[in-house]
Amino acid sequence: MTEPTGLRLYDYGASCNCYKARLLLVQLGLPYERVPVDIFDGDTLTDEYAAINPARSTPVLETDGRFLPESNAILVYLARGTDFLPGDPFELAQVVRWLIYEQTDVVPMIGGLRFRLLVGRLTDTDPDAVRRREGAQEVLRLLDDHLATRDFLAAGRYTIADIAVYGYTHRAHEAQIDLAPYDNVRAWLERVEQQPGYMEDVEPYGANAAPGAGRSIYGD
Ligand SMILES: N[C@@H](CCC(=O)N[C@@H](CS)C(=O)NCC(=O)O)C(=O)O
Repeated sequence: MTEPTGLRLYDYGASCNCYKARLLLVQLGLPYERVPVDIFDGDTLTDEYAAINPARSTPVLETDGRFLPESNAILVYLARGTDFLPGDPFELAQVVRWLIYEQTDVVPMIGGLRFRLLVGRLTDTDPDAVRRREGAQEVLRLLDDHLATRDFLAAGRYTIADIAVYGYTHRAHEAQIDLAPYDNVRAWLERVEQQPGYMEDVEPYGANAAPGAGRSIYGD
């Protein structure tokens, strides 16, 4: 399998979607150039950025002059042909299952709540915060039950399914979510953190992430 070359990652340091890509790149030992995008300083609102990613989100991976948005698509692209992505069709589909679940459930509930609480876009008792916290608890219960009989989410080994779900789950405390009731999730987080090449470099949100302080697709 030819290794991808000419890699550039357009990313935002506080985003766990971006961190997922950075983690896999490091664990694969792939050199890449990091292009910082300040998503709260209008960097994603330019015509140049829309040409890279019409959805104006980060991360985007550039590979030999082509642009790939969507964090989990980036994980699949980088992991192909490695132990991080199974070749067996059923195991591969199980990995895809978790990549989808991460985007539809983990990110809006845990990640969305984390972002809004950290930067002051929601307070703890806002109805939207309550809704997301209840959703996060359902997500964590589902993950905990799944991990009761498994060390990793899919294929019996550490794959990009674990990287994707780890991305926001390991920062659940920043969404004021207590992980104490979820023993299996906590044990799994530790297993992920013991994997070769593991690193954690998620940065704090900048002051311009507060409502009204910057310019972004969030509209204020
Ligand atoms: N489904 C996308 C979501 C990406 C996303 O929402 N990225 C946020 C940071 S976590 C972003 O770049 N927002 C752009 C902006 O606020 O302008 C993915 O997984 O890549």
